[in-house]
Amino acid sequence: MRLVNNLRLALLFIFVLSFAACKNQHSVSVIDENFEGNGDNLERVTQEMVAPPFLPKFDQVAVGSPKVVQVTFEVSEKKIEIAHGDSIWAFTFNGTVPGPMIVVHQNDFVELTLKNPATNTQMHNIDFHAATGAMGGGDITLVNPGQQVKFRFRCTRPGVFVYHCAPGGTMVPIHVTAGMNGAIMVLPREGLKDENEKLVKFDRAYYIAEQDYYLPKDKNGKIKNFKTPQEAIQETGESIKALIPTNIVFNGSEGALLGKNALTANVGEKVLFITSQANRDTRIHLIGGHADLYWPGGKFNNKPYTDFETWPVPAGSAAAVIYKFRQPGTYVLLNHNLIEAFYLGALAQIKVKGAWDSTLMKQIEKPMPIK
Ligand SMILES: [Cu+2]
Repeated sequence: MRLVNNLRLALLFIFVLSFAACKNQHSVSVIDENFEGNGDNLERVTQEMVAPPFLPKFDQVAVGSPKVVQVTFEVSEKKIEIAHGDSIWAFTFNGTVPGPMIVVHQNDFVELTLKNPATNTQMHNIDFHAATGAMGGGDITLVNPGQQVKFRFRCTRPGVFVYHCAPGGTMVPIHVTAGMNGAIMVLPREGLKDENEKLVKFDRAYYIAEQDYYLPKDKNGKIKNFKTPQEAIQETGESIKALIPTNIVFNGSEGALLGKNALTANVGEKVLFITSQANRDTRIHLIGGHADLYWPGGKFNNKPYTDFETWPVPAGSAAAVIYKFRQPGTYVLLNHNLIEAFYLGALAQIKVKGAWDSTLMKQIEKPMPIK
């Protein structure tokens, strides 16, 4: 009897302890969170950047304790063709529009080395929406051509967040609309949770950024071609003021995610789509599919919404969506302002392989003369 009582007592003790631990985990509001240490003594890892729409190697559920994740961005000012014969002096992180996606876990630190090679003409920096502190790091990362800088910030909040260049004044919109933006994904350490708070793992992930461009035109309405970034900047300062984009594209240029560049997936796979817009509101739609799980603003501490047909992405943010492809075919993902999609370029394709499921859709009669 005593043994049974002791056992009961022990069980009660364990229950109280685990309840207290559980309560402790959830009882601190994000508004009252405190942190210790500046990352000096943490394990360091290097993350190799890859060009979007792909993501670097990462674990969906964090392994071990928080780390310092070392990342290097090199700024490249380069002329890129964004639509049949029309080009822009793009300002880029690592040579791509958008810049590469960084992936870490909550409470990791990002330690970024930002290099601005002497071959560039402009001063650049970086403002991380995921960072906490003045200008998102913009003040302490300004580098002239020929300089580099290193800074570190703690990723306190899970979610997907935009980063962009913000060198000051009207240079901010000029650099951002010249392509100098990207996103970081801060995963919860325990991974993503579905609407029932169960771990949800995805089979692949893609990063799609919409980019609005404002190419200056000559008096005949023809897009101008500039010899130097300085020349382009002067006239772009005028052309952006009307707020009328000449091009709205995904991943830097028209067709960047179409045809042979289309994204791929297989029926049955859960695909994480991260969609960002650094300067302008948009609304993303996957024709013939849905957002099974949609985190507004891409913030993973909130329970995901389900079943969305179109998901908004306000300027200066990213959204995260998981969709399980149930049917094969070539899907189109677009900005559902259809004029912006079909006239200005905001279109992407996902080629999905697998077997057709007639429990979901079936043609009953082929087209025929009206009876
Ligand atoms: Cu810049």
